[in-house]
Amino acid sequence: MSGFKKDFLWGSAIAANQVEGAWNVDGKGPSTADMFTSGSQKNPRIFTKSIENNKYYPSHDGVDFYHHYKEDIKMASELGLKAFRFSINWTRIFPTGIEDSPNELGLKFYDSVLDELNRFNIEPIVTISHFEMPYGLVDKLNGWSSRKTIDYFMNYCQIIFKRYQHKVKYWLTFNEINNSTTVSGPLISLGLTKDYRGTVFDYSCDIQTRLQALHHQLLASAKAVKLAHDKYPQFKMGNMVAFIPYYPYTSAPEDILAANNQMNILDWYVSDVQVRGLYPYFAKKYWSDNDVKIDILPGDEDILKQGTVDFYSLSYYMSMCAGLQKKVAKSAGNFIDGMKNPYLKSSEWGWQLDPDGLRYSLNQIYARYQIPIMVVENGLGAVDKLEANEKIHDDYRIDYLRSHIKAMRDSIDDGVDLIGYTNWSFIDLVSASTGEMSKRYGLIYIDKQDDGTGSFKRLRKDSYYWYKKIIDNNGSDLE
Ligand code: P53
Repeated sequence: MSGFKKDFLWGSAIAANQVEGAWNVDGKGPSTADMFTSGSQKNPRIFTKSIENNKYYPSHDGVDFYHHYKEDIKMASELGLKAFRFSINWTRIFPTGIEDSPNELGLKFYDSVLDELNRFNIEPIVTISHFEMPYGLVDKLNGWSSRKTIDYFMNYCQIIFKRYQHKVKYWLTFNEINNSTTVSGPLISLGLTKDYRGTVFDYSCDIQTRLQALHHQLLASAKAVKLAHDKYPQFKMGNMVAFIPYYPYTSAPEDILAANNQMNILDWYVSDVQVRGLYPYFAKKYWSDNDVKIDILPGDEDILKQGTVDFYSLSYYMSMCAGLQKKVAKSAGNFIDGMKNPYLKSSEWGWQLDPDGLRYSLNQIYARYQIPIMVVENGLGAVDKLEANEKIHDDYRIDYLRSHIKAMRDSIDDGVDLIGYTNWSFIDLVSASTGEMSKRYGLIYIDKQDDGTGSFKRLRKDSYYWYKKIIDNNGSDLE
């Protein structure tokens, strides 16, 4: 049993729009993420075209990481973190996306965050765009539907690469870029919302529009990787995929094919472009079956070929089933769904719990690409109880993390080159899908409630102390 490498990147993750708050402070412009109201599993978030007075927008104050980052990073160091994944808010750097020069105060904020991490020897892993973009680019160009958005994105990349070149080595281009292969995913991923006001449940985007916009985003990702490789050879560039394995619901051969097909579209379509530099063999048929014509200009294919990533990163929360049966109950997973697996239990939010699925996924990914892999999101959203003595006994989260870390260790023993793990999440944050605070993921509890009340006080949960032990023993003892 070899186990985790000595320099394994034990980390934890957050995303700007879910933690920072300070949405209009120090020159920051409004982003798509700032236009989502709060919500719940039953009452979905509403995307509004402008800020409405009688509504609460949880990203506007988040958990106030903007003013607590020093305290938070100190707790990260006390936890023993080797790596810290966070995203840069594009609208702090370019408030509307189209300015000629960047907003210095925004750049300074991330300088401070990075300096703080550096002080404690914590390796930053930076997501360039995590489910947000300047609202200005939605107004002007309808987000990623326009090719011009690629140029504005590249302006942003040029600035942050240059500015942080000595402070950041690991970069991820777009968070869960495959979200847009589903009908409702583009609402948070692609900014295709110009004329939309409505709930996250009611939104749907036709396949032609979203796959074309996704093509632009894949080009932007490849261009960013190429820029990095040309100018900053010390950078390591990664993609980021919401990886969901699909199992055949039965051993009926049709079900095997159905599961294979689901994984092709959801998991491999984007991955093959980002790792191999070209659309997979099945893309042509997929496009023609759906009457899709992707506008691929001369030069596009070269860009994709030249911009392949150095490592593969994924989020992993659940597995699904696929097959031909009509009467099987569905299993939830934000914008992605599938058939319920009778062998698995689910979280309070209906996400199927399946650590073996992580081992399976890592083996599948490594078999296909043979490049280093990082798991950059994995965790349990659950209601936590704050005891009178300010303790939070989240054994269920410890069990979740333990079983998934064990699955990673097993996959390393299988031969997978796994280089890092950043659990979701470091601190409690605003849920991306529901806008709730009560769907808590953190190792650290934050006194912030669904209605926006709270003191922002930080309290370490039992899972914080457990994870510290695991980092200390490099995952050799998971008890
Ligand atoms: P929330 C789909 C499936 C799994 C995870 O989700 C997903 C998605 C896309 O919505 O998103 C990631 O907060 C995402 C994070 C998010 C986390 O999962 O809806 O990258 O921003 O917070 C958990 O419970």
